[in-house]
Amino acid sequence: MSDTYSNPLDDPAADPFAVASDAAADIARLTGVESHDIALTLGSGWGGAAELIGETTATIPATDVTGFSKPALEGHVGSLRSILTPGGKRVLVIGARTHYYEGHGVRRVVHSVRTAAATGAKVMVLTNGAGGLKTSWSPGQPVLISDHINLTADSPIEGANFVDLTDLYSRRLRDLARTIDPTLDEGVYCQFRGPHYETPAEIQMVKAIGGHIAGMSTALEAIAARQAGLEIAGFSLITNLAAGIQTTPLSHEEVIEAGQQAGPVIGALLARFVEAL
Ligand code: 8IG
Repeated sequence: MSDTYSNPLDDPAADPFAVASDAAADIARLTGVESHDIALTLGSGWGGAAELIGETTATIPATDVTGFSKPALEGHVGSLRSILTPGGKRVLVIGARTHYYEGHGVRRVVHSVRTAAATGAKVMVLTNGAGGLKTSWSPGQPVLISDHINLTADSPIEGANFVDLTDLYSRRLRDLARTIDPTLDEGVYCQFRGPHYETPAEIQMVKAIGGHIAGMSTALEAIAARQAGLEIAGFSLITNLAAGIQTTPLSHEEVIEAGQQAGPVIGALLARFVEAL
């Protein structure tokens, strides 16, 4: 009875992997590209990066693809792109992340990742904008995600599937990223539900439990990516120091600005990384 749902993923009886497979068929038809090698999700601040990766051969509104929903936030791009790199790799660029805080449920949050796997991608590159806890970091600095702590109290896995999350953020890919930029630091990403930023006390908790990066995405997506068999790389753009670490209030404007300033550097980093994969 999925006709009664505006998004097929909202039907509890739907198989999310079957919906992802339909979405991948839509992408193949709309882009003319039978299969993709790499998928790349662009988070806050990373939007300009796609330009530097290669030639965009097709851009499609995410809403034309089964199961995708419209993001309505400045700094987030609601489209999917197929890019051909100079080295001949096909990259599916997902500019349309659905956030957990939008309240549509975790299936919709991880649909892009499952779709990426269904298009044939073997590597999932997840990027985000986030708050940093290390005082050695400054806004506009990209860092690698080494591991995560999922503070959403939710999981994208349905049923009794005990997915292993050891080495979730591939060591091989982190080492590869550091061959491109040896100065890349790394840290443990903590996913909060948001959309509010943390209190300084919550950031002290993050510090106490071993976190270095606070954000509102990526962990749930990484779990789904692992389940789908993808190798995962995670990059955070530190757009602000986390609450209480920086003395000024956090604002969405400073996030946008840090992204704009860092754009060319992180774009070049991603382009070289993707080509090296
Ligand atoms: I950009 O400081 C960005 N996203 N949770 N905390 C959380 N998410 C963020 C932050 C931050 N900055």
